[in-house]
Amino acid sequence: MSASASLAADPVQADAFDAIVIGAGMSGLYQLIKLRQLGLKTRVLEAGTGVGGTWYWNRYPGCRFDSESYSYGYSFDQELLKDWDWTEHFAPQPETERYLNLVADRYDLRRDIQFSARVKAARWDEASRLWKVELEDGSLQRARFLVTAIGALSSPTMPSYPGMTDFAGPSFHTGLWPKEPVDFTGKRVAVIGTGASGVQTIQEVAKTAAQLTVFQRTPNWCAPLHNGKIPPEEMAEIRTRYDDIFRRCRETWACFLHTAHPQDTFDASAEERRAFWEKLYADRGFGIWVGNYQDILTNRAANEEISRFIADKIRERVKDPAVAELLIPKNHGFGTRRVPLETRYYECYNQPNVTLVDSKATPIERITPTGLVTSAAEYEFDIIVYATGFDALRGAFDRIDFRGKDGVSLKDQWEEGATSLVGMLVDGFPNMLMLVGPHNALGNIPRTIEFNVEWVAEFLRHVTERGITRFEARPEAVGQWMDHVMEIAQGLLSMEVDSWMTGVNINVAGRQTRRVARYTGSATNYRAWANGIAERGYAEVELG
Ligand code: NA7
Repeated sequence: MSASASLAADPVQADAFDAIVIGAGMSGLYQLIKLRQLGLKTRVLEAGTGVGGTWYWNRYPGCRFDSESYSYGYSFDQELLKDWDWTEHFAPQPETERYLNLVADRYDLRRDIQFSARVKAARWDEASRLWKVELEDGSLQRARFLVTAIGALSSPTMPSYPGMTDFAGPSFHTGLWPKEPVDFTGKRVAVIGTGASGVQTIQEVAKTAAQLTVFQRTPNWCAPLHNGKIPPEEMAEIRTRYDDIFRRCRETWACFLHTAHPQDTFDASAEERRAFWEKLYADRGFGIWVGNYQDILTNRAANEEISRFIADKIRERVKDPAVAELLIPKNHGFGTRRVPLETRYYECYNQPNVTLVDSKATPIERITPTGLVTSAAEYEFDIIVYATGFDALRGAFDRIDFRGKDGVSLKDQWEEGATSLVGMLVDGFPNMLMLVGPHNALGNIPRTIEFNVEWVAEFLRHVTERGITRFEARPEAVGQWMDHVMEIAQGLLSMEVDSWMTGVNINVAGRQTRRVARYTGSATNYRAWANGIAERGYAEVELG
């Protein structure tokens, strides 16, 4: 019996959906396609007015992904692969948003998506075995299964300086950028934050602003993206290699086209190292980070060596030695935080219209009607850009009041850190599945999204074909997975550094301590765990 049939047969529950998916980004859209194929009556609830998730909200100037475009798109639809041309090796946000809209059109997805529908709460009702999902407008919807597709970096966080609302001009968070283009021409602009979003914004705004002042708390190790246009003939050639491209992504550590060199840093001679690093620095994409010697993120001396190489590159590129030193990270090694990929980012600081302010030495004290005040000076601005990041990995979960068995809140259950079974199930939260939840494999995220969506679809097929109306991860299975998550993070240099990857966010209460906040093993290992569960007939999940 299908879940559809089981719910429809019960007059009290006839208005319930088989499944509610929260979010219409890359994961939510594909999940809708797969659930429809199973015959499940599905409703997607989306806070925005359009599809795209990350690519809907992050419209800031210069926004683009750092994965090669042809490794980033969906791989499940051969016709789509034939029809879609990527125009740049690393597509900009408008192109990716167009791509996801095309997918929504091809599959006529919008008829099952409710837009401007921000979910406020989701409560499990044991008696009916349904989730009751409450929207911010107070309306209520019910479903047998709840799938969260709410993203890992989707809950933007703002600083809490005094006077935040006093600024008379426009101010924007990169992750909540307006649809209308913002013109920086001739403007005095502040950008606060120098993570991946800040770096992309800075290098774009620097082109037109009269004066750009960058407030940097912690410099990041950035490396060249080497983007380029893809002419039609090159796209035609790439298209012939799609099978190889996606096979490669399945084999690599983090689903990128790049993967670690199977050699340790000091097994190569100094000359070999230099030549290899020069090549990586000149190549496209994340090779310098994830295609480097295999020990750069675990061996301190190796990490210091590659850090020295990158530091010298920064010194070569930035004319003022004092500014170059400010841009070179001193409290963490290369690759132990997310490496922003850049296009002439460092050269921006050679421009007369760009100034770098060290906000660790001279912190921002307050926002004023005309700009901001630091401990050292007062600045006047026409526009302030907050590139201050996200409450990563679990922030989107905290924004919704999830209540599982016996009314237990997910936020409370996760107070000491998120727990899950392969990032997709949580004990105490029956009939709930998470896409891109904590402890999913990260990296080139659409590859993991496709895997997870298909895993969820197969699981729901298993469940509905057997007339099962309730499932819940077994606590002992969650414990085993979490032991693995904790164990695999040992020895990683990134665990010694504050960043969103270690669950630290200075703007969010309770996020000041480093944690194992994500799955740090390989995507191949991750998939083996998840596939093992399926092969054992979901023995790790209580089915009833
Ligand atoms: P990130 O990488 O978390 O960067 C946020 C930046 O904002 C970082 O430089 C922070 O400095 C800075 N920040 C945060 N709060 C403040 C305050 N209160 N004052 C001054 N500066 C602040 O976010 P992104 O959006 O750039 O990137 C997130 C991910 O999204 C990225 O890795 C991609 O995978 C996609 P700090 O480092 O805390 O000193």
